[in-house]
Amino acid sequence: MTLVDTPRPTSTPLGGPTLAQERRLVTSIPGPKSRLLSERKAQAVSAGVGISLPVYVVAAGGGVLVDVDGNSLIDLGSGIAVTGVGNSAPRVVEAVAAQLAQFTHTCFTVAPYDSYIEVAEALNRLTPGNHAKRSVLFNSGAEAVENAVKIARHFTGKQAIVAFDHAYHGRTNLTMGLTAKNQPYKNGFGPFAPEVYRAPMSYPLRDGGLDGVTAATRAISQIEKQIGASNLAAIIIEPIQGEGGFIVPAPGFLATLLAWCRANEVVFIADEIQTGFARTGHMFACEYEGIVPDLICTAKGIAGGLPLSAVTGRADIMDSPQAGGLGGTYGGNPLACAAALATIDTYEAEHLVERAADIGTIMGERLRALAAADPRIGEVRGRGAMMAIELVDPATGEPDAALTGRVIAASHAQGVILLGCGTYGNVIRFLPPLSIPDALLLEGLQVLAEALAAESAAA
Ligand code: PLZ
Repeated sequence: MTLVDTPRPTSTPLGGPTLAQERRLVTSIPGPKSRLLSERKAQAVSAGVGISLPVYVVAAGGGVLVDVDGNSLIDLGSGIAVTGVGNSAPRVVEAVAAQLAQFTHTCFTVAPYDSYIEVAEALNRLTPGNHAKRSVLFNSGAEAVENAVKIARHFTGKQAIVAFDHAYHGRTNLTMGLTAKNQPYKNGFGPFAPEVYRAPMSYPLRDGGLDGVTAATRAISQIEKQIGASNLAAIIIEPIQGEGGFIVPAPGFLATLLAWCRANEVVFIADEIQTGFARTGHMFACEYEGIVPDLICTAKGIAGGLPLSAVTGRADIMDSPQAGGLGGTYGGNPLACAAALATIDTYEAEHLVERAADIGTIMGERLRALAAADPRIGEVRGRGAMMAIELVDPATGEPDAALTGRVIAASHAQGVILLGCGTYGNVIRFLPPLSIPDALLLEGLQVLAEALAAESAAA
């Protein structure tokens, strides 16, 4: 069956798609070809795999995705914060194509190659802190988190791990246990790994505006009473929580936790899988408060869409495991390493850290103007190109997940890819590729504004 008779994008000399940077709807969303594919998906793919917006993609680049029906949609999701450099970014295409022609796999732990070392060197250079560091590469974010926990346990000789309310760390058994939200991530998938404990987060909109130090003291007191520092290997935290609702902890929260970890021989692991690589207007979100984690987990934005993740951290901790204790068949695959080097090159050469900050200014102004006139927007928050609005019932401040779902669906129907998140399902997040033109970004936010306005007219 021929699925695609829409014109394929032309290529630049480097291979990146040169797609018209426009929102263009030629069918309803999803269109007939996408609906056909959804029927096949239901027959062929596990029902456990949910889909936010069932338009089937044939090309993507800049700030758009083009679907099988010929619609061009504005991308405000970046495949969940992955394609920071854009889809098929020219340097990435060129580097991966060259690597593809050289060799595709040897397994680094069988017969190594230099690009793995070069990625490790880049991560050691780019992550916060000037101390001696080491890195190790894996495939997915969850795998990086699993390994950070392995390493912290080995180094400390302790077992307990603390994660926070609203945390998201993955879908493997250990990382499901670290993740807070039951539906859809954990429901029916237990039992979960032992020695995982949860502590209260700083969530200024919903904790009465506790200051960061007070919120951290509350968490530390619970940890000391219920676990004891002498049993605690590590705490793991997202410096801005992603799936949990783009929750930015109050200033001082992270620093107070970090100081307590240092004083108690507890490894501080920052999960920067969603926040990392220019996304927040710094290379890493920890930089906002000068936080230097012991270990940092990265993935997503690291390799322009190829699967790669890493744990980077203090050399003494990272060198603790026995040789052969860390690894995996594909970790640091040569194609992914080539992609990562080209991706990092792109962030630096195209000044994408600054670009993310600019995107944050544009989005922040627009979203705050909307919020000023709309009490259903309980809060605008985030940093750089990682921003969100939390929708509430203006009378009670209670989360309004139903409104959130309707606004997202209406935006999808108008050709704007928006993602929801949040423990209460009432947060709309904005994660545009840093390659998006300003005009498209503003058009995407205008569609959101119209969807909100249509809802208030309907209410
Ligand atoms: N840590 C902070 O954001 C992945 C999940 C999408 P993997 N977030 C997107 C979904 O529904 O599965 C994530 C994250 C943080 C860890 C992870 C896990 O990364 O690459 O999905 O394993």
